Amino acid sequence: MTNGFYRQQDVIRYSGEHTPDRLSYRWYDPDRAVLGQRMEDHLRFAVCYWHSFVWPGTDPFGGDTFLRPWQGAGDPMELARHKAEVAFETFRLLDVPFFTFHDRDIAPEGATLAESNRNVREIGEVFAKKMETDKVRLLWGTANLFSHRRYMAGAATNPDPEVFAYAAAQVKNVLELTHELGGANYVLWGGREGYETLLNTDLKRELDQLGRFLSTVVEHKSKIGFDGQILIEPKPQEPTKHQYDYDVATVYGFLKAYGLENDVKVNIEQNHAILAGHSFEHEIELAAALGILGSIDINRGDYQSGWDTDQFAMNVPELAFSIYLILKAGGLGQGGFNFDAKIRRQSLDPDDLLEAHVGSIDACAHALLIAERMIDDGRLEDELKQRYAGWDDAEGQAMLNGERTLDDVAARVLGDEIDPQPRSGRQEHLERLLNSYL
Ligand code: XLS
Ligand code: NI
Ligand code: NI
Repeated sequence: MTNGFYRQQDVIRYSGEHTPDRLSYRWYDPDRAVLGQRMEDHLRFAVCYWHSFVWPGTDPFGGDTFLRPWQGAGDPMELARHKAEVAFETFRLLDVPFFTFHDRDIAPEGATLAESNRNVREIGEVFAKKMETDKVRLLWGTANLFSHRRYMAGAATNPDPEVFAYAAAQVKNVLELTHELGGANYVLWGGREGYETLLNTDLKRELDQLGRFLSTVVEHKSKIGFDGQILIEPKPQEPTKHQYDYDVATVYGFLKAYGLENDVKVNIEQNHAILAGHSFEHEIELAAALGILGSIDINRGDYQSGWDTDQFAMNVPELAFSIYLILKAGGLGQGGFNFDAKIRRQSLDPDDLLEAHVGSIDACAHALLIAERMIDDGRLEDELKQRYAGWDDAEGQAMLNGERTLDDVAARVLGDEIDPQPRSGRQEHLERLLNSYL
């Protein structure tokens, strides 16, 4: 059905690279085969509820700019239903296979947790009904454990155990709804799991609380038979000065410490990667190396601003190399590319929201085709193999597998008068090669 929000009425389709049409895909062609798989199944795009239908266009100095019909005065549940109509109309028009939400995005907070949970379930029923006929599926659900003032000192890491308990009760409700809606993943971003000052923070206790909280979620996942992945979303700071889930490496250490490294993976966000002083590619490659690459929050941070600007990803070369690394790691499996991205507050027209998604979907699709060429051509991979080839010979393998002691190694170096000669890293050559695929 249409609800009169967008000017666009028809499902947005692929029309080829040269179409002048603002609302047509130039690169995203869902059925196109790429490395033996449909483009849609490689990328698994999701539209997020919070930036697209909840955020009203505020910034620290100014109020709402969007003034959407469901953001005015009225019965909160009626407004939530109206918002759901527009959300599903958006998914239909964009022809995306997935969406994502926080509990508080979809339904208003009630006077008690029981009422809040009921509100969430009621909208969950609206979703379930729509999903009977619509194509869209749930990539992941999550709980908002950071907006309400009860969470100002953290949720799982709060000094008050009752806040921990309240957060757990909230997560149980969304995890179960995610399961019932057939969600592919459940995400935990530690919104306020961090601290402002060590003067009032017992760091060791808070880490133990966080470990216990996560274990409880993993236990409940098995209890209810949810076969989605549990994902942590790393971010170094904002809102707290120091967030515990700082980056992929920190999260991996945390998972190891609490014995959860086989149960939990990561949801990597471009903007969070650069806030942590890394590149997006670094975070992807490290997660893949550690076996915890789960899903992607696709967006773009500003390289000059030190906060989460959450812009739509448009940088094709950066995306191409990132997707190349994901393909080399075997793809995202149950994960996907979630647009944790928002339009700028001056982009007022409803169709701007569609075009933002179309543009970034196209940038990713274009990047996927470039990454396909990089894989098919194989020269980047060959260069890498050659650089490490020495490790494949017998002596290299013996050292690596622990078959040589320090005595053995030293005796061989001295006996054979080994004198290794440096070789070129060929960075400029490789950068040129990379450009040749663009
Ligand atoms: C905030 C996070 C958030 C998560 C979901 O910076 O990116 O949007 O993706 O809670
Ligand atoms: Ni995110
Ligand atoms: Ni973010």
